Amino acid sequence: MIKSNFTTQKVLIVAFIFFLGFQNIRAQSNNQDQKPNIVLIYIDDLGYGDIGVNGAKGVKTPNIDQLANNGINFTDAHSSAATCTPSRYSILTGSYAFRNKAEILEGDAPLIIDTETKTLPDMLKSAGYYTGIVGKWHLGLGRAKVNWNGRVSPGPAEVGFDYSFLIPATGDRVPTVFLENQRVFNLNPSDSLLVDYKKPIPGGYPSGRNHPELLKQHTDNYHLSSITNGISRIGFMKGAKEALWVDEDIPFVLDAKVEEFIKEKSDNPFFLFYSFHDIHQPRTPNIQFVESSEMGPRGDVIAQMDWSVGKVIEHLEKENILNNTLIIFTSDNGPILDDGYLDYAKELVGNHTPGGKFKGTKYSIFEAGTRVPTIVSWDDQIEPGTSEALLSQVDLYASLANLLNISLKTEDAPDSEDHLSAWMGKKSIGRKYLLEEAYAYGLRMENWKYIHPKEDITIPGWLQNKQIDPGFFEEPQLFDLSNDPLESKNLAENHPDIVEKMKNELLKILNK
Ligand code: NG6
Ligand code: CA
Repeated sequence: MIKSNFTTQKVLIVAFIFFLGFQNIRAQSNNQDQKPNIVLIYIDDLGYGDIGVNGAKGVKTPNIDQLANNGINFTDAHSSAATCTPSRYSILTGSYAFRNKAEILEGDAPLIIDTETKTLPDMLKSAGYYTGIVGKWHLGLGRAKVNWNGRVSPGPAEVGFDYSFLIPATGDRVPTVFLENQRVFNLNPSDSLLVDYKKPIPGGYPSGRNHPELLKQHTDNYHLSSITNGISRIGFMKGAKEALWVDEDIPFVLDAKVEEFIKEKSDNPFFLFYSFHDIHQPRTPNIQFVESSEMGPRGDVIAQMDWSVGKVIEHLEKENILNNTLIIFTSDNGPILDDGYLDYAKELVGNHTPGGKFKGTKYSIFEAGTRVPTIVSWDDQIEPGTSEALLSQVDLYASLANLLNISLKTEDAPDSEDHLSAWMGKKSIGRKYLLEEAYAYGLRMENWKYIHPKEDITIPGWLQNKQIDPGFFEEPQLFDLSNDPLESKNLAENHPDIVEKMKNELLKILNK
């Protein structure tokens, strides 16, 4: 009896070991065969130095730091441009923004991506992905004169997204409503939405110019049009009262949509473009994050943004798909302290340096305009570390195509270079030349930074107002970033050969 019991036990143990082994093989083959989910976490206006691992002071970003510790933290990766619309245009089309004259758009601007273009989400769809965007769009919607009371088209669906939940332009522009699958979310049909960027709409929301007493945050002259939720914006609007967003709740609304998306699509490979409103102005942290930093609202929304990043990881873990998800965390352009609203970011910044050790801001051709926090993580497929590879977001398109074995036609993603091995940390070298777009052009080559001269160096009024240096020069500039990260010593006269070479490379790109 005893003996036979023992044998049964042995058989059971052996069977159990086999079972475990089989599970393990299945798990491994799942990881290798199954295409990874791709989550692109795109923060708005986050500077190189604004995260803990890059030296932030006065605010803590534990979730982002953890992501960096599990993945690769890139120290020389760039948004394609120093403003939002151009960077987003490039990431989604693999084409430089100047080729399509992409500039910051108003909230009633038409879609600027040609619907015939094979976009990044189109490419991913052809690889079997379900594609979605949650958050800021700012690439225009519809054709001329949008009717906001029906389906707004063309939009994300016409350029490759299966699902969309949008902030149509920016937090500081009307309309201050979300769009789900291109229809105003929570719109009461008897309260139509009207938008006008030229003149006030009779019967519309009061303006900050005429009713400063209704404001909870003061602003400059450029943001004094319609007031919703106590904040005046750029542009006028009327109606859609039940659809208005509450700025302080935006992170929670977006998080709920992201959670739902991840839960529903966890069986497919999916691409999620999670495009944050944070840390763009108006910076109105939820009460949960007020005073969570030492820097006032700008620091508080960094903490809030970090919380949202932690939630994404949590949702992926909950669905058991974190190990098969490639996460790319980055920003659309460099930091700005004063972009118009009076939230004392400048006064409260203390010894924190939003651009890290680099010179420049959003709107500027200096390094910090485009050198942005960039972290790539994919469970044990990526060896943790840091990388100095010179990379541009425009390259994500071709690099992801390589990852998924999708071959591109010459007209697809014309400016995108495949640097998959660099993005995966297998190679420390990225681009030979990297274009930087702002209101001037710059080019990087190894440690060299070239800034192309401009004929007209007058700074436009709205930029003058921000007291930032966009980097306009009549003469060529050449800086050696290895010992001059602050781009203070022009070496153009000492190295005419390098200037000539970089100028020619830049002109080649511009005239291609
Ligand atoms: C600027 C706006 C600024 C902000 C920015 C877009 C003025 C004076 N300023 O033109 O408030 O909305 O555009 O920021 O209008 S971005 O991150 O979307 O590029
Ligand atoms: Ca931005």
